[in-house]
Amino acid sequence: MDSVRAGFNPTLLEGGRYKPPDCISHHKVAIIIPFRNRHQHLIQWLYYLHPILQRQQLDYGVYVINQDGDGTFNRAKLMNVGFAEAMKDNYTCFVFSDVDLVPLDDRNIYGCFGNPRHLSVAVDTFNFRLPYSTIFGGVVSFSRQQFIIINGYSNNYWGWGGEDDDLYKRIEMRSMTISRPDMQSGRYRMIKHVRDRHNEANPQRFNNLYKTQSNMHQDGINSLEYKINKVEKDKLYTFITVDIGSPQ
Ligand code: UD2
Ligand code: MN
Repeated sequence: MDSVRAGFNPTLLEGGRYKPPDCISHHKVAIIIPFRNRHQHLIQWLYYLHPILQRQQLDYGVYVINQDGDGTFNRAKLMNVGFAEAMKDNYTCFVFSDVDLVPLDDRNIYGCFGNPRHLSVAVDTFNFRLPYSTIFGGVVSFSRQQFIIINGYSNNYWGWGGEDDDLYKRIEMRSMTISRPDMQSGRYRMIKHVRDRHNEANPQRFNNLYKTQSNMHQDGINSLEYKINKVEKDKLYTFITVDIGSPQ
């Protein structure tokens, strides 16, 4: 990590913040990463992403949202926490990214567009194809306004799966569409991994998905509850450890 720090990122500010030296970026972009116990992936993500984001001349900050304890993992709720915390620093654009996804093409801009955007369209583990047309997992971006309109992610998906499809349904319910890069510039590698402990497939996910339409207005950013236990500002990222509770 020290060589990454010293050699490649002389212009980074504390907490994984960067501003291009010779232009003004359209957006201030918060990159939100849901996290627990994937340090090897995080090191690789930081190693590859910082140079890419800087070549894209983005004004950005990296926020790793670390779920405290070993209760059931809740990726979507961690995303909402990242949004709420980054909002305190006046970000206008939010990129939500898994820790294990590395883009292979600089043209895939980590910014915001006229519609919510699905960036990870061609992942190697899916043979560089969309596994189904409405997939909205992996890496996505929203302007502040777009995210607020759909009330963010659901807080109620505990364990693996469903939360990404719920997010897509929220966009549909608000009569918005999504944008995507082409299949060449949207190529990714997923760092190899097995399913984590305490993130088993969520058996409730299909039931939850039936209720997106009726629940989305009272389940999301406007009902989010959490307790920040620690904020650590590293050179390459801000690491926020949070207690997000457990399923009701
Ligand atoms: C797919 C989706 C992912 C998400 C997930 C279902 C793509 C490319 N990926 O990924 O976005 O919708 O299915 O929930 O469509 N994590 C930790 N620690 C843990 C568990 C998870 O840090 O113990 C984080 C980490 O950032 C990880 C992410 O959650 O990348 C998603 O978990 P996964 O990588 O196990 O899920 P995967 O690859 O099936
Ligand atoms: Mn993964």
